[in-house]
Amino acid sequence: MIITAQQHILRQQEQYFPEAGGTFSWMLSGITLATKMIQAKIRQAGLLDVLGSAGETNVQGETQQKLDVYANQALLHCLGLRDSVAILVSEENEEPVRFERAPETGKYIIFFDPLDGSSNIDVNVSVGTIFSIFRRPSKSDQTSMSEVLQPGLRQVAAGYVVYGSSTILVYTAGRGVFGFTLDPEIGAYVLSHDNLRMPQHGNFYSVNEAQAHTFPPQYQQYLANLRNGELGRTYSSRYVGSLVADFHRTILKGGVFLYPPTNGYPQGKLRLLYEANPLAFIAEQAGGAAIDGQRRILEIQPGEIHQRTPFVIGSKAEVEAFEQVSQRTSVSR
Ligand code: AHM
Ligand code: MG
Repeated sequence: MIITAQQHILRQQEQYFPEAGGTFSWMLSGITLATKMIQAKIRQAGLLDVLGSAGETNVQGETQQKLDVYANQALLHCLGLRDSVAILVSEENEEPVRFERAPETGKYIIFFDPLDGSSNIDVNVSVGTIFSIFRRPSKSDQTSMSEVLQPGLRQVAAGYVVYGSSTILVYTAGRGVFGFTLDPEIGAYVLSHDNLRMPQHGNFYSVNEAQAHTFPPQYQQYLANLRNGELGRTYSSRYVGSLVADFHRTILKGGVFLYPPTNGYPQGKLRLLYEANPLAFIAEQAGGAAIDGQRRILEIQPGEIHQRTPFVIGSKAEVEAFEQVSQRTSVSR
């Protein structure tokens, strides 16, 4: 018998959070609905006039694709209608979107990257949606920005959808990681990866090597070690250029993904709150690890909503090997 994402989330909720009374799963159904709308649009992308740039730049100064705009609106719309949502923070919006709801109803803050890797969409390469959910702290001791700026350890749930050769939702609420494949015949996400575990080692590393000459020395040394067999394995490189797709391979096959500081992006390119945090939570729940080069991603206290971070994520063995190289490199300097 099939188990849908909706059933699974309700079951988990009854088991671990009976006090939530269905609001959490109702809110998540807003996310799954939006991602079904986004995937439908992506699947038609070559047929409709939805490819290409929308002619605007977003808050990061990056060109917005038409599908970026559509995906953002779908999430804002589907989640804005859910009473339990207090604040939405999107890669595509400079400021948080706040809903005037009483604290007892508006319980959650959701961060999302509506369409990650969207510069890949014109060439039919996988893209994704990433989300991260926090509880809104009790209002009394919080000023408006600090309630939004919580470290990743406080996430109550996180997930992503990869729009690839099939559409897959991967999700954690802190009790393991579960993957659901969208069955296009019935329009539902169906459990396909029960209690997903990331391999402790892998044979792939994933990084934009064209930038390697501008990486800090510990990253260059680490990549050299991977290549010259120092870790006792032979590695192959894989780099899609869509974080969700690169991470999805990493969680299933093991290995490591890196986005180091570069000349162009001295803090790294990826965003802490809606890219690194949710994937770090999922990686740790699956037995992997995620750091910013030094610190555990989930312990970083954010200073602003669109901040970037260097990112090293993957199997335990590969991330630990990076930490060792990093310590040695800093001692010898
Ligand atoms: P985006 O959110 O504007 O799509 O940018 C993030 C993407 C990630 O999906 C991917 O890991 C990275 O940018 C690739 O960057 P680069 O082309 O510099 O390697
Ligand atoms: Mg993105």
